[in-house]
Amino acid sequence: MEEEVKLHGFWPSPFSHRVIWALKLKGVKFDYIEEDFPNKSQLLLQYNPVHKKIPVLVHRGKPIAESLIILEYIEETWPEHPLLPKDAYERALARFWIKYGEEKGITFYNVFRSVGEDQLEKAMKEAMEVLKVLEEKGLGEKKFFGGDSIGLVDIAFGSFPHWFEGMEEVIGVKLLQPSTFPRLCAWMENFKEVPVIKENLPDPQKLLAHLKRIRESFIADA
Ligand SMILES: N[C@@H](CCC(=O)N[C@@H](CS)C(=O)NCC(=O)O)C(=O)O
Repeated sequence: MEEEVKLHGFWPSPFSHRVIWALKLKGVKFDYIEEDFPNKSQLLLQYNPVHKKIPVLVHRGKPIAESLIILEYIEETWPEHPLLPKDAYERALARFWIKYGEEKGITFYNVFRSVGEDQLEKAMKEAMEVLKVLEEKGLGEKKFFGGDSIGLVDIAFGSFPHWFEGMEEVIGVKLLQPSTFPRLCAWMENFKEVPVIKENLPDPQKLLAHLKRIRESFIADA
């Protein structure tokens, strides 16, 4: 049966990339529709009238919003190449870390948003605490959060390599250092080496220019 899978996204968005990676890891064919921000398409507003945000996955004409909900939908709809463990307890653990990452994601954005030394120092301290938890309790000795191969937790944390590294470069600080977080840094390298990830990342220079523009707007508003 014709699958009719469409994804509305925006090229620098780590949230749309989560969905692109999951679909590609499962070998699901889809049409990608690039949204032009701030001129959102009528279709996007119709598909996600609550948040009016990308990504939106449209499967056989039915829209699904929120990247983590979309990831779960993808996993349930195309069970081949599973991205969550089979065991119910292991699945619960994976969901725990996805939720933790979603709740703490703002901590890293706060570092990027900080203007002034005191604000930056406070934000960095909070981010380091979260990184420590991820390093010691989340990842531990594993290659990927999911074990030996990439899974939904890795995809959910996929904005660390590339996006957070780009933010670090823009503000001139380095939190994710091999000397402090050897496991997370090794994980980032392993993650970036997965062909589907490597082949589906925004252009680094273009992303950096985009992040610089966002950072300048934070400074101008401060
Ligand atoms: N929680 C949402 C976040 C999505 C999100 O923030 N999308 C941004 C682009 S990165 C967006 O569409 N922004 C448009 C707006 O805020 O008007 C998800 O996980 O899908």
